[in-house]
Amino acid sequence: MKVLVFCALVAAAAAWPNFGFVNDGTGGASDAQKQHDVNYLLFKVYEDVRDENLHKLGETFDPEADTSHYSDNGEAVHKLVKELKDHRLLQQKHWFSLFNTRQREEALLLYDVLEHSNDWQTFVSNAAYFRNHVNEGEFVYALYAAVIHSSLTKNVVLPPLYEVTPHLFTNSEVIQEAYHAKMTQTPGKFRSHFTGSKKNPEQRVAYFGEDIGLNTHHVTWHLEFPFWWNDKHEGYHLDRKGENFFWVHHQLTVRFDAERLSNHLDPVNELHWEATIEEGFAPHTTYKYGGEFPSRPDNIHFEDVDGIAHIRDLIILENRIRDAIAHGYVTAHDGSTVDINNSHGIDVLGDVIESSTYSPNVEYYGSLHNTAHIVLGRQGDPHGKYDLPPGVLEHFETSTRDPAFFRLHKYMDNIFREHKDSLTPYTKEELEFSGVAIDGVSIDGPLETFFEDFEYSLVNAVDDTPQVADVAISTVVSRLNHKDFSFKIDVNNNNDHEVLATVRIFAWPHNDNNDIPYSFNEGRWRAIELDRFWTKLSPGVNHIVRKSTESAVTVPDVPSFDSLIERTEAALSAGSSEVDIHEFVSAVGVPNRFLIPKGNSEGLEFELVVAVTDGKADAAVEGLHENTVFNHYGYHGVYPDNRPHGYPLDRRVDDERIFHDLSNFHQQTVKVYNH
Ligand SMILES: [Cu+2]
Repeated sequence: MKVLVFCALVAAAAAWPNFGFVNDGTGGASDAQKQHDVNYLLFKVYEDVRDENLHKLGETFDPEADTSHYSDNGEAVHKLVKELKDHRLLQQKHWFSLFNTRQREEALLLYDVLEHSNDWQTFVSNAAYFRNHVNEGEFVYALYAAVIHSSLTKNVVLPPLYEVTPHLFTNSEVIQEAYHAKMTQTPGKFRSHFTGSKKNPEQRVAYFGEDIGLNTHHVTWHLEFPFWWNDKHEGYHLDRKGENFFWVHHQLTVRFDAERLSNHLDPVNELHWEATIEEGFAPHTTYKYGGEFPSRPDNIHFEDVDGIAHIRDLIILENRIRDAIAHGYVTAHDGSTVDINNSHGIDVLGDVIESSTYSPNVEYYGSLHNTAHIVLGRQGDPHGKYDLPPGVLEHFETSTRDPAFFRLHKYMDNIFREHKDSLTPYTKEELEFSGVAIDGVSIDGPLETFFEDFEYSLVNAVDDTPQVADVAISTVVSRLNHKDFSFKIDVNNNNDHEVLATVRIFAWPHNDNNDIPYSFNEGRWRAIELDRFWTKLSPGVNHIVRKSTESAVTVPDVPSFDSLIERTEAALSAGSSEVDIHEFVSAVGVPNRFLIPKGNSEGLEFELVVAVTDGKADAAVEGLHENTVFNHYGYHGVYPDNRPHGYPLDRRVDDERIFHDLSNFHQQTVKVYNH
């Protein structure tokens, strides 16, 4: 019997090549216990931990005492402890930015310790210990990244970041009111306003860039697919990371433009290194420690940023990348060439542009995206004369607040488009799905958006001590939402057998800002992905009903920190080993509230497009289609859909009749209302 169990465990371990350690999948603690620990590690992260057991671990644990509990024999923990003993670590109560090389190194040292912890006891003891010793920003980053990537924490739900580090999401005026409420022990509920005034046209779309759910989506995506990810070190590969980088930002870009059209604004102009940055930005945001986020006035010209980059060098990097696109290949570090004139090219190009550790030649192509973020973020104080902390563009939590973020990403999106446009358009034969035809598409329920109030807690924003009781402090923000609806898709399968199908749903704005309809080729590039799923088609007529809440590109609201703690404690006291919160495990998608762009009172027209493609040909891995959802841009393991993101609209369309002749493709105009 013992031998059998042992074999089963070895087999289980073999299925997880990233962990040399053999365990039963739990790491010695229940999901409910892990959830409890993570909750309390993140609760009041600037204060002493409020859990007795964690407190004790923080005081007494010796990280180096028994290195047999680490899959790297303690290599990471020795490094981190040495830095700590040498007093080289960033002080506590100081700002932290992932774009700061040294600060990132420190955060990743802790991430590595957690990631190489073989069991929960080791993981949580290290987290509790280093919570007392490393900078709080570094700690939060390392713990979030570790919980997302460690096999020990598969079912742990991370509390919403806007309640863990509210300063990065909440206007300073409201934070001040929160401090006042705490000092006077008066409960308070304060309304948040967007940053600008009505004199600023950009204010009309501030509800998008400043939405705390959208900010969470953006920061979570970058946690799931970090640019620093090193396969050798972390033990596994993040599939199609470069292409995902393109796609997630492309979708942000086209979604933002659709919101602008809805608000009578022109689409975003791309950023240009030699032109004026027209829009300034006043973030109205303060670091918890380290002063205010710097502002940028209107109409400034790019200046070199001391210690980061010359504008001239960025232009050279851009030219090298555009050269690679024109040639159809990237030159690797060793001088060999990597062909990008194919479907996989976008993945390579994403790695090159971001850049990530997957870039074949970072020495030559540099890090256009990451460097541009810093350079743009520092334009308020490019020479460091005023000793300001990093700008909003140097944090994934805050960057979409600045309209210049979308200018920067439009610029990069256009470089990606140059590549996509260089590929041969799909032929009718490639796009066909033999025997399958869409008979009709209808929408059940209204396509209707509206604004609603949303409240979140600021209890973690303010300082306190255990001797002073908490009072309820929260803020109310206005946010976009929509009514629920369903797609009803009638598909005829004329084959005499069941077939597997991929259903892909997109929409693009019918008219541009001058009220001129987009051509098919322009529209398809602006297509917003609404959903992507697998289904089986029986012979004959199939009625597919797909609810808006089921969309694979969106996620529901994460439960509040309060309710997360409440549900966890209830589960633990009921003796349950898990907490019923599985639907919130991934927060990487766009908030479901943002599934469709804001409409207007007369109905804003969109071209709705449904493509039903051959699931068998699309499936990247045999059998995966049976039990796999696309999981919002992110997937651990091989991404189940073999097609490029955006397929079949990702390539240039010279002759739209090809699409209109396809029986497995459907297009119709729909209206989105806003009341
Ligand atoms: Cu980003």
